[in-house]
Amino acid sequence: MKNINQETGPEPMPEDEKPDAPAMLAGLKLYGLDLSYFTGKFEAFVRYKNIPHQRIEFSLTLMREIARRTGLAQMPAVELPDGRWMSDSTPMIEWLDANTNGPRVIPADPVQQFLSLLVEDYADEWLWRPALHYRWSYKPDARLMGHRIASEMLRDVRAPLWLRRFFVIRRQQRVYLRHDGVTPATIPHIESTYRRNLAFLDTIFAARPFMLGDRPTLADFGFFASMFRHFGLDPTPARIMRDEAPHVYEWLGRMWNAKASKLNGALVDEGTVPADWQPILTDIGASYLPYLNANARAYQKGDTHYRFETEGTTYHLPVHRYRVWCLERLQGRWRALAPDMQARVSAILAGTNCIETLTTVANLKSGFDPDHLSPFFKPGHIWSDKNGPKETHHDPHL
Ligand SMILES: N[C@@H](CCC(=O)N[C@@H](CS)C(=O)NCC(=O)O)C(=O)O
Repeated sequence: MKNINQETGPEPMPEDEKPDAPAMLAGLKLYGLDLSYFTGKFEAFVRYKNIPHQRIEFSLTLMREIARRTGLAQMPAVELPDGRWMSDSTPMIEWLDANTNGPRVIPADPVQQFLSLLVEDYADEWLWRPALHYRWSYKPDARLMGHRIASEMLRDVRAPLWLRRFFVIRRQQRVYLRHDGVTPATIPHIESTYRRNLAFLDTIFAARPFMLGDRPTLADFGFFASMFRHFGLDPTPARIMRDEAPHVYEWLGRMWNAKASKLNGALVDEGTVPADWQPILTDIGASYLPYLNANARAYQKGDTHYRFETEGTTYHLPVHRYRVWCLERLQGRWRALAPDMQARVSAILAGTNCIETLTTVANLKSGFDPDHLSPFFKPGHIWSDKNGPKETHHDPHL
């Protein structure tokens, strides 16, 4: 079975050597919640690839067991039939994609592959804050989702439902709003990030069924995380989506029902991505990569918090160790591209500030996966502060 080298990505396996996906993976256990961002992304992938799986509803008890097995108290987590555990949706998708038959989700063309990884990373990480903001800042959304988490995930906690719900809402608001830079001063920018992505995607899905053509690829799964399990589900952002971006709403259903065995569609020409990706790439160079750089610099200095300014908005944020690894991986993938492929990618990214910002911070060592074992790794903790999120020390001038 192939391991993934995070510097170069999965090596293609000769078709005739590939094990049959269902036989190898029969009985895969997928731990997650039906309302979770990254579980939705991964579930859509295993559904698309027709990998037989059993979804097991997360609980507090299971969470402790999963933290012990994978080193991370998060979902989705996967237990393979041979007893190995995996975590982190991106390397899990890469590993399964490389080790199963059928159309690849990670484009084989190096230019499309690199740009897809970049866009997926942006979708995964930069839409997280808007998604958590809409879910926990708006009362109707918080009450609804607080109720669901209290009755589903905290089903094994012996306390009245109202108390569990109170605990969930308070914890999520502390960790994902106050701790993560969501304040009255930053909310307009956070909401504009959601709305601009709706506009980017609505244009794309008005033109073709999926990000790169007639079948789903990694960039679709990246955007699916926030769009399906948060923006398309929570009352406040879902109304905005239905009103402003009906093509995105339609794509959610298309993705959920997509089957690799039935979709044999073509992708756009190798060495290219569609012109309507340009606004996304521009946003990555303007805000996302500068954000990853600010986070990585603070990590290198040993800080636990830092200020980040973009488009006139100043955030005060906790250092995120996982996102240092995100930048480290993207840099590795960039270095691994052959010179002619780097030239092609640079031409596509000209004027976006992406290449400049991708290569600015040198000597990154997140320590997240030093032995390149992901998705079979035990990284330990995602925040720089090993004790987890505490109250953000808000700058009084913000
Ligand atoms: N990078 C991870 C992120 C997983 C993640 O953050 N999952 C969230 C739910 S969508 C979680 O489990 N959070 C735990 C918590 O809120 O404490 C992935 O891609 O799988």
